[in-house]
Amino acid sequence: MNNSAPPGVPVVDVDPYSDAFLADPYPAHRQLRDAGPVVWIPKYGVYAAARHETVRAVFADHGTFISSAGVGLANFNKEEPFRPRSVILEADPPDHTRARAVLARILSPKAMMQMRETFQQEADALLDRFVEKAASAGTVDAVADLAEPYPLKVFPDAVGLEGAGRENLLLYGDMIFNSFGPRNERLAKSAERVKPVTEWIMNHCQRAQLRPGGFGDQIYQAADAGEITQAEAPMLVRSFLSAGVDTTINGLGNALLCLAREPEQYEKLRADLSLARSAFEESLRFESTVQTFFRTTSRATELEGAQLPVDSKIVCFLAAANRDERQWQEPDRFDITRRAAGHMAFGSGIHGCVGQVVARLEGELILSGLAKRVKRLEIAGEATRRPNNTLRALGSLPLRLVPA
Ligand code: OVM
Repeated sequence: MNNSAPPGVPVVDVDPYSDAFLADPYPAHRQLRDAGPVVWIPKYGVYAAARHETVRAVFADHGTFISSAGVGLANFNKEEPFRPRSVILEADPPDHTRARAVLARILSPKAMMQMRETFQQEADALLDRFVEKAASAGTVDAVADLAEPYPLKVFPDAVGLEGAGRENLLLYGDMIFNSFGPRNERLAKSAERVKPVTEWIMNHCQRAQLRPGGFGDQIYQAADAGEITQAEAPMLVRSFLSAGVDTTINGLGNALLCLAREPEQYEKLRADLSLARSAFEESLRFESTVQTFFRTTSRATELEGAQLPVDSKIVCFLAAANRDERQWQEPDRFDITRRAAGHMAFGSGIHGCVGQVVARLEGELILSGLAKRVKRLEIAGEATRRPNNTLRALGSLPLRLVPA
């Protein structure tokens, strides 16, 4: 690793993968933003962008800042990818374009409108059980009892996966998002059980395992139609299974934590349930589920005055961009009535989250359904984080619920 600071680029000596950084990333995010638009992190020998404008500029120039060399710390030009490359996440145009078109159609606003009724029924059924459990047991865990089971039900159902073995999706997601960071203890631990889990995942990417008509089968239909290759089809199902569950689980968990911590904001939501969507959006800005993604330079380039050589890694701090005071007023205030549009939690540009319509639907239905049923959320114990190299993940969130 070349850890010498390039001339003229400010050095910020932080470790974004240390326990302390992950426990409370926001002071370090400020330090990164304030040091300059582009900085150097010596511990990993990478450039970093933490300002909103810079992160957006990197994502907009996908010809210079490519994804096919990996969107984590590892540079695929120098080391083998730890699993076969994702044909959408870790790809550039024109390959990326074909894969993206297929997933964008399957997850289009129109397609998701047709799923709404089902997602609504499942949200209502789960929320009824959640409130009942709180009444009988006294406390509930908003992670284990709500944020986890909901995405784990509706999304794999929509993909067309059988019911058994879905806990593998959690283990897989945790491992994948750890793998975008360094090969540290955290990755080693989550990779311990990787073999049987990966086998289960790859097996469930096969067409025979997928309900006809579901999102997974629709990918195979696109392959039948020649839009993507037959080899790309199971790989795109793998993308669904990698990116569709852990992300929304923690997006929901973080939203519930924000609302439990800010009773006035929860009151506002209760008074106007149509705020559910913007409440979810604001929680994505405030506690970005995906904290970081990398790009790699395909050529020497200049970025906001910094000279980057070819084949440089740059880490984009989505979560820091989302609290950049150059972009947001009072960024450290959680305010569900603010216009959080333009946040970077879903990224932006050609790689911007293709599943964001699904995520928003899940967020809206859970937050509005909760506010309908529950008058007050009371924190009943310390919320715990589940440290991950990339995700802002929750372990538990004990709550008491005061019914409406
Ligand atoms: C994929 C993939 C995996 C993890 C995350 C992601 C946020 C995509 O396999 O394509 O997008």
